[in-house]
Amino acid sequence: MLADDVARLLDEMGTLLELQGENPFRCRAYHTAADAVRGVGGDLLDMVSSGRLAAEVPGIGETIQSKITQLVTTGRLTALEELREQMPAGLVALLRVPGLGPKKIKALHEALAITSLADLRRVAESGAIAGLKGFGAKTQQKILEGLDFVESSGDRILQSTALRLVAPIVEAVRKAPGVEQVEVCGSLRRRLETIGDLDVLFAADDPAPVLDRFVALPEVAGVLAHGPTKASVRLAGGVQCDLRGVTPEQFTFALHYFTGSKAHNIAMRRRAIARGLRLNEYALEGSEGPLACRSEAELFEALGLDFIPPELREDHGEFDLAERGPIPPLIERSDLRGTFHCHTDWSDGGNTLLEMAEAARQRGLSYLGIADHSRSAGYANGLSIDRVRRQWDEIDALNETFGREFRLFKGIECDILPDGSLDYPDEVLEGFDYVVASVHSSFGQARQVMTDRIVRAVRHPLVTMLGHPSGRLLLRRDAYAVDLDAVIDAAAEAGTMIEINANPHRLDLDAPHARRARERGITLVINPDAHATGGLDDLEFGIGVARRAGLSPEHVLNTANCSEVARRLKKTSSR
Ligand code: DGT
Ligand code: CA
Ligand code: CA
Ligand code: ZN
Repeated sequence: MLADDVARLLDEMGTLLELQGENPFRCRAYHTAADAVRGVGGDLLDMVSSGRLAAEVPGIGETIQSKITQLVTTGRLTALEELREQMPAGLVALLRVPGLGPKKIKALHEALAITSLADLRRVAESGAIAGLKGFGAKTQQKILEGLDFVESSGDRILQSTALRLVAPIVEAVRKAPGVEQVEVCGSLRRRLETIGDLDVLFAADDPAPVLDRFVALPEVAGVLAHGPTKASVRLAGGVQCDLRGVTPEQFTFALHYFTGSKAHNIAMRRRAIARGLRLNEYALEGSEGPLACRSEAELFEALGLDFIPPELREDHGEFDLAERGPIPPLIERSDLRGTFHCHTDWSDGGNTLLEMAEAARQRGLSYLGIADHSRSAGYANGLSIDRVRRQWDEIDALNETFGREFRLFKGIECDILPDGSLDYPDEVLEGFDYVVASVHSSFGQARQVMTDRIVRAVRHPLVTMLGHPSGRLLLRRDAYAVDLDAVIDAAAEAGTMIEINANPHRLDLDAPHARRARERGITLVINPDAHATGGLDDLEFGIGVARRAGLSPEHVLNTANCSEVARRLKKTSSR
């Protein structure tokens, strides 16, 4: 075992002890020892076996020496293993939130059962922290800001964060004198689920003054590079943004190049060479000189290709598609007529049924499926059977008032219990228009157990669609261990639909699995998992995933109109 590994485990030991409320001196001793171990030049094993560690290395006492000895000689640390068992793993991640120390985390864990960053956000957003002794509204606000920071300070950021950060920059560049065109490029234009840095491109005859204005923007915290055609800055919050300026004649080529992906670019360049042309980020050159392209479509055409949408530019088969002829039109937000899997204040949502319905109408939807949490979801105010029936009555009454204009569907987000059974008896499930089945508990099950659990639910004749199939939270929590291909096979066999959860923290199914699901003939459903009216806008992120998966409108349930949907839901549920 390397000294670095030993140090890391000692640090973890100290941290877990802190979270347990252990005497601060004892905790600090572990961190001090970790630093000391990192500084040990010689062979750790040698020093341990001769018992010299405590004597020769300041900062390591007898107790910790015995721990290190166990680590170095057996590769294990019993005390740490015991601590890990007592403490939820997610608690350690909370230490990344600025202003949250072990004491506060311990208090939050004990008072509100918080065990992860996701829990913390949920509770902070619900307002529950403000009422806690020793916290208050100000601390709660600080925690929310801290959570934003944690989410944006990792190596990558969410697409939703990137969009928020890039908008004022694009606006400022657009307004700068001499700027003719501005586009966001890079992974954000390709709608990748997470973004490394922001890439913005503009066209102007003289780019230099635009770049000068850019580096002086209030959003800019530091300048990494600043030349006549390119500048790189760090925005407040740490995200990098690259801005490039080209002439209007170069714009198409630069737009294509800086959109990427790198793999796609390399394939394009190779294609150009095969046709006796030379392609770079500024031009496409033939034997008789440069070829003008006023749009990307013209550039693709010059290489014998149909226009390839940015979301498909990963060199994952898009060239074959574009060579054969027109690429089938990818789904767009305006194709969606309604959506499913939305929460209301009947469970853990923030708005009433009527408010959600009105928000859906305002967004041009003609139906909305409500799917509040089922009864086991105690943490989310899940519906008892009695409350289910009362919600149905309210939905029926509302539908009366909507007439033919709009319809609420009665759904449920039904917990898949640890053994794969569902959270209500069949006679209750039968009363819903549709059932979304999701995993919300026992995330730590072994891969085969989890796979069997989900497959069992997917095969249940009353399950219409599977919700957030992998359970991942981007940049926060990995997917649970599950064989998604086996789940997709089972869903294809059973005729069960699968959701693309459009919440920017989830995007689950992801694009590669959504593509596979479509190839297996599964109908996908784009669901916002909205917990408030504004959450309906997240549908756009689901469209991004669907487009990356190559989906057309006919592959997605919610492009169908209301009566068609009613028919397809019924057919599924009476299978
Ligand atoms: P990110 O920032 O990690 O989310 O991903 P991208 O795709 O935005 O990557 P980035 O910002 O490094 O570069 C933007 C685009 O510029 C990239 O998608 C393709 C192009 N590009 C960058 N470096 C190279 C390269 O070495 N070769 C080629 N062919 N293209 C490159
Ligand atoms: Ca980038
Ligand atoms: Ca970049
Ligand atoms: Zn859920």
